Formats: sequence, structure tokens, C-alpha cells
Amino acid sequence: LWSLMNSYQGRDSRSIQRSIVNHVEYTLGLTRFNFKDFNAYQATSYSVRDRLIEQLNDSNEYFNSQNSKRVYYLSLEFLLGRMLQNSLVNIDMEKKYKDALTDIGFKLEEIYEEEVDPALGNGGLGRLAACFLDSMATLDIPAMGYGIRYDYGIFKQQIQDGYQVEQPDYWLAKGNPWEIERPDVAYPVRFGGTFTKSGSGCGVGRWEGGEVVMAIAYDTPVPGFNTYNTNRLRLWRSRPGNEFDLQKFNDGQYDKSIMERQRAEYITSVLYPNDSTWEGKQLRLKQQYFFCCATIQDIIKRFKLNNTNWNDFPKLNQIQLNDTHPAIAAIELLRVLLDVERLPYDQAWMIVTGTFGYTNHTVLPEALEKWSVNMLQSLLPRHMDLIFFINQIFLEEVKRRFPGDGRRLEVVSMIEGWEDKRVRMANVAIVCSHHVNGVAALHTQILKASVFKDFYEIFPDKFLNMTNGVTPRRWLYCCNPGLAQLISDTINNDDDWVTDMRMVEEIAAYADEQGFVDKFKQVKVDCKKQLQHYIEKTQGIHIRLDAMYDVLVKRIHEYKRQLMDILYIIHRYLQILGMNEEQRRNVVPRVVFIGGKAAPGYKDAKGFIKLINSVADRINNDKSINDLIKVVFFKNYCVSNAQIIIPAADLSQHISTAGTEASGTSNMKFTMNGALIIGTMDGANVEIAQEIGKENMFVFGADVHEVDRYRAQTDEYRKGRLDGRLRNAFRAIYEGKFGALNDDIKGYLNRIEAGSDHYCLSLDFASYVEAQERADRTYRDQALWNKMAIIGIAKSGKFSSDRTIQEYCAQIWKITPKRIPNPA
Ligand code: DL6
Repeated sequence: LWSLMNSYQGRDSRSIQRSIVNHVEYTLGLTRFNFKDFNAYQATSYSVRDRLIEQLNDSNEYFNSQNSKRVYYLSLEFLLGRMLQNSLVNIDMEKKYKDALTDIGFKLEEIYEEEVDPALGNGGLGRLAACFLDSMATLDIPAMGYGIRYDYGIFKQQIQDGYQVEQPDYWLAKGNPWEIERPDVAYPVRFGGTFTKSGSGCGVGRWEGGEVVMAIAYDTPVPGFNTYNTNRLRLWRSRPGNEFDLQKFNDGQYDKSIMERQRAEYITSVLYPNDSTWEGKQLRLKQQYFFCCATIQDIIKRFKLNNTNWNDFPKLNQIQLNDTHPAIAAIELLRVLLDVERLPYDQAWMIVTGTFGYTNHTVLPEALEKWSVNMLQSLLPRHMDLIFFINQIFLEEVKRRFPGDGRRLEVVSMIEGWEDKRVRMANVAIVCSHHVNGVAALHTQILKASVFKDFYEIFPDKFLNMTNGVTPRRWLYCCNPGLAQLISDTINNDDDWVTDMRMVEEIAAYADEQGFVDKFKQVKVDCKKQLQHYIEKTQGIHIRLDAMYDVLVKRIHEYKRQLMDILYIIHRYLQILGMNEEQRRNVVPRVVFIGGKAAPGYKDAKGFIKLINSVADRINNDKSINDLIKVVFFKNYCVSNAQIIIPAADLSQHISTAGTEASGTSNMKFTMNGALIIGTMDGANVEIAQEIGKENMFVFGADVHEVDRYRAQTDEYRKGRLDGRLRNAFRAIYEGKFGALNDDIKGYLNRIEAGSDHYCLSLDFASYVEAQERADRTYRDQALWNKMAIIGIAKSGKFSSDRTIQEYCAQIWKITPKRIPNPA
């Protein structure tokens, strides 16, 4: 077969064209003499995928032949974004494809726009998983991602009368050229039924009956940048099981038996659109177990290809849990080792705790998953039994180490409550893992000091920090080619920095050099033009170029405080209304972009969207202020339009109440693209400030301790201290300046006025206004502004996800890169 190596795809223009045209004809079944941009996109993607498959297969063969240690990243969400450009860039063929396509009458940039944005994630957590895949492949780590192939990704957001309306995102409607369906990789997954136990202690279980569905694999190749290595993202789709209810069939209930089989397909139908509030829906638990069960079978099968000694399992397999969503995988592995492989409990437990790591992404209590014991028991009886068992052993150990500490037992127990018992999945994940990490220094500190304090005292060595990062391939090189070129030209004329972001530090030396600064300014203007064009095209709004682009884009949530931003805009608008001509000349014109999706059931967040749109409506139509402020609700914020808005931003807002945002990752992207941050000392903002210098940001607001003290005060106290400017903004809303009031938002504002201010808007408003004024003053001094932006870019190297993955490899997974020889 090696003699057929030359059947590998050629890299010359003719071969590229031939492969595209062949796909038009043989894969799409169209005529090669007449096809549209979308077909060109499909055929180009298939052509690129062919190359990726070669690399993927070779990488996989190589790792198998070496019995390589592997990392498995388990995540219920992968927010991948478009694949074509990223793949071409990573395999270093963007230019070749561009030229080849131009030759046959297509523009690559236009073809990029034909791709749907695969959005199998809610926000930060899913996007982080996608960045990690890119970095693991780039760093030559034998790794795989495992998740769910949802039919419907995160909903598409439309705005009607200022309100969010959710539209289903059936992203597969026109097919997905990036995936490879693998009907040959399929595993049964059981739900319900009964289990009987023999033996003492945890015993050996026999689990029978219930419903069996099949998990079918769909693989997406993940190429690294500047390496032949290509990893695999394996997503599972549910299909009816092989067992057919013959009884029903024979009873003449043919249609019913078919319909019951179809129920199996619902499991992977839809991504739950909540990013922080957790609801105990049975289907969600089914999704979690479904994908974990298939994944564990797949991992064990791969392990058994080359191994027989189970004690080698943790040495060769590391499984990272992206939050608690896949935590049931640890119990599933335990179950298989005990009930299928018949290992003794102590050995099985050692294997489980040697294999898993758990990443926490939130401190919000409502986001910590808890499953009803009854639900778990009926769906996964053996797993519930095992959780009771390991909990008992764990609590006995805690009792021994902390005698008389009943409170601690209560807190660390995996089971909560008496009548309505629930399983705390975070506690399960902590006990089952060898390491538990937070995603930014402050977040990890909070985990140790409060959220998981009692666990930290039990397992001090388990807890560590892994500050998040983002891939510079997508978030700089692809989305901002002008800046990427400027960096390459300035530091060493090539792209080494793309895999070593620390190298970008060199550009700090040019922050005062006029020639460089002019080029940087031009890059920003070009990006702003691109955004201007996008807004005109998608929202029909014309925005000026010569304004500060002030951007707040993320999921809409009380803790992220979009409300504070819009209240500030109202304050600014009222101020301008009261100014004379002379004073107005001094105002920095701003285009304010606020964008993000609200969870469909989150009434307050949806109320904020309505308020933002109402304010936009009034301000944008007020000719008297002459476009000094323009407010744009940036619709349907997603990965592909993030790639447009982030490079264009001047000011970028990260204004969560201190102690609530675990990390944030868009703050890193904005910094890499030369936007200045206005932000609180929360999440990764703290480390960004350490790296680039607080003086290069507009930092404001209470720190975590001040927030705690403020929250401990009475409503009366807070009411007495309501900021006057905030009160005026409320008045303007109540008086109907921004249209008819939605009762919910009115109630919300009333509560803040009455002193119920959990997210500390009133506490932080004065310093927020002051920081905004500092931003204005700085913007008037363009030389200073650009210098700060350039230093931000230069010192953003730490926030490459390559650094993050290197830390995971060294400290949690204990794995080293394995570079596969390039056959070319
Ligand atoms: O770690 C990725 C990302 C952080 O940057 C955000 O700060 C955090 O809010 C987000 N967490 C979630 C919550 N999910 N759960 N559970 O998306 O994670």
C-alpha cells in the first residue's frame, strides 16, 4: 500500500483544481461546467478534507504503532466556528487554493462566506474546547475531542420589535462536508432497566433490560498549524438500537414500534441553550450519559489494541472533563472495570482516579449541576449505586481525618438533601479526579477559598490553576490578516510567532515609531471598514468610521452587566442633550455595539435586550445629537461575526461584578487585536493587567472583597447610596424616554433602587463612569491610545491557548509532544 503513496493529493494548482472539480461532479453530482459559489464551497471543502483525512489517518496509524499516550477532551460543547479558512491556514495552503480557485473563476473570500457556522456550543466553555483542539493538534499532542453531534446548534437570534426571537439552527440542512460518518464505529448505550448485584461491597452488577440506543461516530479532522499532525474530533449521534421490540411488532403495532425506535434519535437532537443556569432535564442527563458511555467504550477499545495490563490505563490515557457535564464518564469507567472487566474495586478505583482531570468553569451556584437521585436511579441504576458506594467510602475517610466535623461531611457529600435527594456532580468529579483546575488565577483562588474550600483542605495537592487561552490561528492570523502581516514584517518576516506568541513582544519596541504606528492605524481602519460594511449589509445601519468603536459582546447575563453599560449610555446621552455646541465639540463620538444571546427562558436577560434596542431606537433617531452616539445591538453574535467585530474594536468591555466571571476569553482576543479593555478586576482581566500593565487598560470597580462587604450590607444601606446619575437614568426610562416600558425591566430597576443589587451596579457605577471618561480622554490623544493598544498586543503572548495546553500537558496530563514524520 505504501507504493500507492503517490495517490496522495498533489499540492500544485492543477491538482487542486482537479480535485475540486471532481468533487463537484462525483460527490455533489453536479456538472463541472456550471456550479454556484455554494457548490464551490462544498467541493473545495471536500477537497481540503481529503488532505486532512490523509493526515488524520497517518497520524492515527503512527500513534497506534507507537502505543502513544493519549489525551481525551470530553465536552458537551464544541463551538468550532467555520472550518475552511482555518483548515487551509493550518495546512499552509490558503494561497495555493486562492490562486487555483481564482483561475477557475471563484474568489476564496466569497467562498468562505458560504460556510455555515457550526455552533455546537453556548459560549466561552465550548469555544475554549475548540481552541484547545487547535492547540493540541498544533503542539503534536496525540489527542481527541469527544462530544455530541447535535442536529440543532445554538439558536439563531433574531430581533423583532426589540425583542429576542429564537430561530432553530438546523445547521446540517445542506450537509456538512467536514465530517466523516463512521457507521463502522458504533456502540450500544443502555438506559433504565434493572440491575442485580452479587458479592459484597460494591459487588459485581448485572445491568439488563431498559432501552438500548446506538451511538454512531462522526469524525472531524483537526489539523495542527505548521505540522503534519492531525487529530480527531469524534461526535456521537444517537440512532435506534439493534434490539427491536418483536412482541409489539407481532401484535400488529408496527407503527408504534417504529415510533419508539425514533425516540432514540431525540437524544442528540438539540443543544441546551443555557450557559449558566442549570436545569435538571432528563433528556440532558441522557445526552451526558449517552456520549460518555460511547466514549468510554471507544477509549477502551483503542487501549486494548496494544495493551493487556489495566494498570497501564492511566499511564496511557488521560481524560479531561470540560466542567461536570461529562462527569458521569468517571462512574461509567468504574462500572465497566468492575462489572465487565471484573477488576477488584481497589484497582478499578485507582485506574479511575489516575485517569480523570476536572476543569471547573463557574462559581455561580445555579450553574453547578445536581441530578435528582430518583432520576439517576431510574435511568442509570448501577451508576447511582456506585455513587452511593464511593460516597460512603469517601465520607468515612473524611470522618477519620476530620473527626467531629459534621458540617464538612454535609458539604463534601456527593448527595445533598433528605427528602428530595440530589447528586452534586462537582463533588463526584472532584473525588474521581487526580486534578481539579480553575480557569484563571482569581477563579482558582475563589475555588480554593470558598466554593470548594472544604475539598481543598482535604486534597490540597489536587487543586491548581490553568489560565485559559485562545488560539492565535483563528483569533489573530485568520481574523486579522493585516495585523498578522504587520507583525510578521516587523519582527522577522515569517510566521514563527503564530506558534510562539511570546515572540510578538518584540513589537512593543515599535510602539512609539511613527512608521509602525501609521501602519497599525491603517490596519484598524481597514477592520473598521469591514465591520461598517457588515453592519450595513446585515442590519441596514450606517455607522461612521471616525468614531470610537466601543464593544460589549458576550452572553447576556446579569453578572456580565450589559445593563450597566446601557445605563451608562443613557447617562452619556442625557449629558450630551444638556451640552452647548462648544461642549459637544469635545465629545468623542462613539458607536456602541452590544451583542449576545440570552437563554430563551431567562426573562431578565431578555428584558435587557429589549431595553438596549429601545435605547438604540431613541438615540439613533435623535438628529439633535448628530451621531455623537450610535447604539447597535449586534445581532446573532457567533464565532464568524466575532471574527469581524473583534479586530475592529477600539474599546472592549469586560465589566462583570468582581468574583463572577471565571475567566473570560474574548478579553484575550480583543487584546491580541489591539483593542483597549475597560474592565473590572475579575477573571482573566487580572492577569491581562499583570501582563500588559494596568496603565494600559481602564480598570475600575470594586474588588472581590469590596463586593463581599457590599453584599453583606442591608438593602437600606445600599438604597441610601444609589448613584445619582444612575437614578437619573432610571427616571428617564420610567418617564418613557425610551418607549413603552416592559414591566419586567421596570421591576428589575425598582429592585435595584430599593437596594437589592446583587451584581453591584450602584456600587461600581461611579468608577465605571470615571473609567469611561478616562477612555475618552485617552482616545483624544491618538498617539497614546495606539501606543497602549500596541503594548497590549505585544504583551498578550501569555494568552495563547498553546501556553495553556502546555501547562495542562506538564502539570495534569504528564504527556509530551509526539511529532509525526511528514511523509512528503
Ligand atoms: O472557561 C471558559 C469560560 C470562561 O472563560 C467564562 O468566564 C465562563 O463563564 C465559562 N463558563 C461557562 C459556564 N459553564 N458551565 N458550567 O460557560 O467558561
